Amino acid sequence: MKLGHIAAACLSLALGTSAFAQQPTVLKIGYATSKESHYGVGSTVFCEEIEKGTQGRYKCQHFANSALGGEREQIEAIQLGTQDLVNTSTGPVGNFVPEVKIVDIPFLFRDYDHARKVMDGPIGQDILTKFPSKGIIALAWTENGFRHMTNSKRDIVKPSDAAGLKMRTMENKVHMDGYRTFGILPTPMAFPELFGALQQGTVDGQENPIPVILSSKFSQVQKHLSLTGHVYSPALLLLSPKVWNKLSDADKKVFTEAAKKAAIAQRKKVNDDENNGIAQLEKDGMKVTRTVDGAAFREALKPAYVSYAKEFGADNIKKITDVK
Ligand code: EAX
Repeated sequence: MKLGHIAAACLSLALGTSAFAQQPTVLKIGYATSKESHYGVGSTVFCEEIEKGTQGRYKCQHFANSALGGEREQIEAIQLGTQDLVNTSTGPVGNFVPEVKIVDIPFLFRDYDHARKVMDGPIGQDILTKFPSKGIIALAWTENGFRHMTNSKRDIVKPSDAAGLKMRTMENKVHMDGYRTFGILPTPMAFPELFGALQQGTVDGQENPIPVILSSKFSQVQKHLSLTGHVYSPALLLLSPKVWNKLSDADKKVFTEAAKKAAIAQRKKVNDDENNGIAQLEKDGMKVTRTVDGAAFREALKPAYVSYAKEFGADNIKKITDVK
């Protein structure tokens, strides 16, 4: 009898608690690739961390595989507040925040260490401060990875092999100007249309980091992979100001710390895919060209660097290349 009373009391307490507890705010997070991909891994860590750090007051609903549209559309939705979070490449971001464009210059970064050091250092962190005036909160630099070329026609060792190929690019003028010097015919297109365009032969090729080529199964529609590493593709975890402005200072800290952990996890997945993914793509039937004539690509790019220097300032470019 007594025990029954206690049990009943406990039950009513539990019910009472759940009835009065605040409903969690569910944030919509979107990204281009699968939940298992680098973007999914980083986003998952972010969401777990904010849920933990806010005692369950915030959690996420994931929209992987471009379910909320292309990256440009998702950034627009962040500005409008109809989407809460996006983990996106910088592809279209320079059209919103021009200060981002400088880090999209081909052959700017020597390797992953260099790129990550710049993004996490004063130069990268200063760029993040340019977002709020454009109606976007940039929580952290995550990562997409160094981009490599794939196509359905031939191996690419040097620019003359790439010349004449119709290649899908991101909606990014810095990339397009650079790639034209390789002789490529750049065709800007949103990512969700890309697989179909490759399948139908609307374009001959595309360029993306290994984690994207792997998770989007481009081996099914592209024969040749050349490890050109012609540009570093940074990524960002962006939040709508509509959410940010409602956060307490303590919650803001939770969100920024969570974004830093997300970046670490996402970069680790990029490393893993770089280390293991190329062999996998080969197994999946791709012909991989490992010895690319990087010097010839850099040489071809020289005229583009003249215009980059004009647009961004040669001294600003040097500040980045000087980071050791
Ligand atoms: O952000 O559009 C692209 O090629 C991006 O690299 C991809 O969607 C991941």
